[in-house]
Amino acid sequence: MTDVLDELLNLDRSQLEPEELRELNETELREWLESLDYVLASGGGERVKDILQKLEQHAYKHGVPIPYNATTPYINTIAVEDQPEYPGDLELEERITNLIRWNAMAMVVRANKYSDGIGGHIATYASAATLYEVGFNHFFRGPQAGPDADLVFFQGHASPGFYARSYLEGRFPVEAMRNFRRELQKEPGLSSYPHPWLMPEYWTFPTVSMGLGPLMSIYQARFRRYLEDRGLYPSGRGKVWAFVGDGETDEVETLGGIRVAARNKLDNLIWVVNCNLQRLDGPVYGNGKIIQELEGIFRGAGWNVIKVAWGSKWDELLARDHDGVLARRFEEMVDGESQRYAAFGAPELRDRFFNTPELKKLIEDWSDDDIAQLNRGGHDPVKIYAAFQRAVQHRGSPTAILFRTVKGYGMGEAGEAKNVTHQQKKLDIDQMKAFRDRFELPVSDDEITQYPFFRPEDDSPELRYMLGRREELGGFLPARHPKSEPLEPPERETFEEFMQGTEGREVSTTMAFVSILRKLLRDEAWGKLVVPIVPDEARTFGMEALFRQIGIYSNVGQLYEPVDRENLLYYKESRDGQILEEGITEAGSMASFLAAGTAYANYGVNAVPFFIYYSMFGFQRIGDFVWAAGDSRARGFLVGGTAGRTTLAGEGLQHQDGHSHVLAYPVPNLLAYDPSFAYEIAIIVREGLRRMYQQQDDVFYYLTVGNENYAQPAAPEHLEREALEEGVIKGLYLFRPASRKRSKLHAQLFGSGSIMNEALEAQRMLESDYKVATDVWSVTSYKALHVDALEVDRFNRLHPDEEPRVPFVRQQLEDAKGVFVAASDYMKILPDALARHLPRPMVSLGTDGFGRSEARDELRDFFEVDARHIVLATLQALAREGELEPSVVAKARADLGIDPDKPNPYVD
Ligand SMILES: Cc1ncc(C[n+]2csc(CCOP(=O)(O)OP(=O)(O)O)c2C)c(N)n1
Ligand SMILES: [Mg+2]
Repeated sequence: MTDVLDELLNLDRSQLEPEELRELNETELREWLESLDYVLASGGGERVKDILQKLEQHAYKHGVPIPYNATTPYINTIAVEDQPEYPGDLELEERITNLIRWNAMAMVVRANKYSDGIGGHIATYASAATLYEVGFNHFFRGPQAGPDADLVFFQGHASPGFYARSYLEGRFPVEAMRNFRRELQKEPGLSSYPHPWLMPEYWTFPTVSMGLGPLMSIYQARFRRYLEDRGLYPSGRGKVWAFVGDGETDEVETLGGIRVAARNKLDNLIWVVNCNLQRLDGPVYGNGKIIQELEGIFRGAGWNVIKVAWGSKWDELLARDHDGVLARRFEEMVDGESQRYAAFGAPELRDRFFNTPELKKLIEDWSDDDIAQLNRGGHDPVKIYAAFQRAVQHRGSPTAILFRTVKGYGMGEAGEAKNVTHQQKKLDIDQMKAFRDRFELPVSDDEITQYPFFRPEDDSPELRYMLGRREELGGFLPARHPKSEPLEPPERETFEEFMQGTEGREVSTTMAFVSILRKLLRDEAWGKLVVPIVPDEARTFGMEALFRQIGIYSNVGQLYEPVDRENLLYYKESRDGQILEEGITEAGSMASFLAAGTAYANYGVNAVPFFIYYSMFGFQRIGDFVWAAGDSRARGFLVGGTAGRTTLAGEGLQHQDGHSHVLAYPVPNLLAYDPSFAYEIAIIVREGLRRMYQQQDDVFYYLTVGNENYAQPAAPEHLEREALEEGVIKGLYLFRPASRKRSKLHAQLFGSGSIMNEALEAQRMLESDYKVATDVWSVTSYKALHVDALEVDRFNRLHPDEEPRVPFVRQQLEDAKGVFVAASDYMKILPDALARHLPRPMVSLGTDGFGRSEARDELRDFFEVDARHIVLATLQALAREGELEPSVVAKARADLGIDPDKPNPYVD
């Protein structure tokens, strides 16, 4: 024996004849395989895995790295033997699915028949119908399932399918279906896509801007764990399901957060990726295989991946294929080729796919009808059920199920697997007849011309079955049932200290905000509900004390002793930590904001998110998520820190924000504030809590806070508390009245944010050096004033016979004397929006243009928003009104040291 071994070890293979070498290789391989068979038979699959892993490590140690392979063979992940028995009535379910298919198609075709160009999609749902139906009949738990209830992100373009199902369930009248995409009709129709704003009792998540839904689903699943771990919501079996388009994975937001799901071990998250291999224009990856590509990405990120590529009919061929030729052919076929088989059917498949003698042999006795049954896995309920069940049972990581389907399934000549199918919304009568025949629908030739919706009798087996399944699974979906209890805002006393100011101590509004937040965190009722969210910026905003005070959430606690453990404010992670430290992702943080901000509707928990970030990287970077927050009826506070183009010194063009308040205008239910002082912030936060959580208004707030230190004043004494609060909330109040009484010249200055201090300095200069009696108003919200004024305008326009109403801003300034000058750290267009609501013209100063790396004084000079420029603007306005000689203004400009030929910050 040893002799043989010695001989083998000393064997120089290069000396062997080719035949000898081949024989040796074969023997060697056979021995290894036999050993493996033995281990498998006696020790089972786990033991095999263990040995293979050790072998791999052993080889690695000897300098033989095994090439990394992210993908598995292009066959179904679940072996036929492992498929569970289907628990439902397959035949009945198919009939139901077909009815839904029909109604979904009819609603789009009908809508476009009667209103050309109204749009809608047939092909997306057609590809996904069976996926959803298996979910509805066997998996998705509805709202009555309590902590076991699931949350489902439905693919936006498949909306006709959900409406069609709900119609069968009796949730919509037929008029709603008839008026699909006609929401302003007398009998309102259904909204194009999932919009909680428009259908607040139906849709939970706006998913139709592609990529947002997938990212939101990750943070939703994580937020649910957060609520459970912090004891705010009971643990349950509830899952977050997200249906994702394969084309949608092009969006960076879709795949950009998947490692977060793996890192947090979110086994309550299941993604169903509908790989119909097509997007809008054509194939997703015609020259490759999107399923294999996605498998590699998900596996690499640590997800459990289940591929469902081939339907049951293929199993017959795979069973016959002992040499693996079929599996190899699958690998070889790119998606563009595969699309041809779906589009052109059995003859094409027979000729082109089965293209070798070995492959042809597999189907030698098969008719075209047999071949036509070679379907994609995502249309096979048995395969779908097996995958869903495995996903639901999987522990330790999120699951992505990659289903292969046909886009426009069942549309035949009208679009099945055609490149144009996504946009197809008009079927002619013959195409509708073909659809009817394919799905064996009980619609007569005569009826078809009317585009009828078909709904069986209430006590038909179909409806009884559907309703029974939903009842068992906890009620209808989609459904949104806001159910949180109203909560009183904290007492005024809670924030009383902020009304007193800092008595000369200089602090920034950021610090003031953080103190307010800390107060709130200590409040008995509100403290636990606060969800601070930071994208790796807590230190920037001086919030690091919160790390220790309330901890950073981590699903595993803290597995290491932090490097700063000796420090009082060390980096503390814990399972009941309260801060969501998201790392450098504004999109991910906003997705957390969305999850927390809608927790009142999804979990009945009044979570109060405070998302604190660099104001520059808010609307500008993740504006579409903010838009989705508006649509979602999310509540909470967005806090833009280091705000103001000239207040954030040094950082320059990419960081200095002078426009986020302009970008806040488009979102209708977003209230935006640019407070100057600590007490203003306290008033706004308390009012926000009252409106959102007591009054339950579906609004959210944006506040900017700056990092410039200055003495925070006490609330002005000339105003009653109520008038002050009203002014702060509605957007404007008189902060410091003129000290000069009898004067010929008058001015009204508006200041916001930290530029308020410049306005106050300008007031001093105008009064002492130029004898202008000057009032200074704090404008906390141009947006609020503007929105109020528009509302009043509109009312007056529509009610010409009633006493005209007066906008708040006009009420406040009606009797104000002199010229109006506004200065803020934002673009001039912000105050400009008010101009027409004032009794006289207004001059706006602002920070239009790219920022610069500089110190504050120089920046404010450069952007012309400092006290000197405010003085000059005021004098010039007075001259324009004929109150001053132009020569006086010219002299003032020289005295103020303003260079008339300085660069224009907007263009230079
Ligand atoms: C952000 C964004 N960009 C573009 C669109 C327009 N759009 C709607 S559907 C679609 C193609 C969808 O393809 P896929 O994700 O594969 O879904 P399928 O319909 O094939 O299931 C596109 C580009 C959109 N809705 N959102
Ligand atoms: Mg697609």
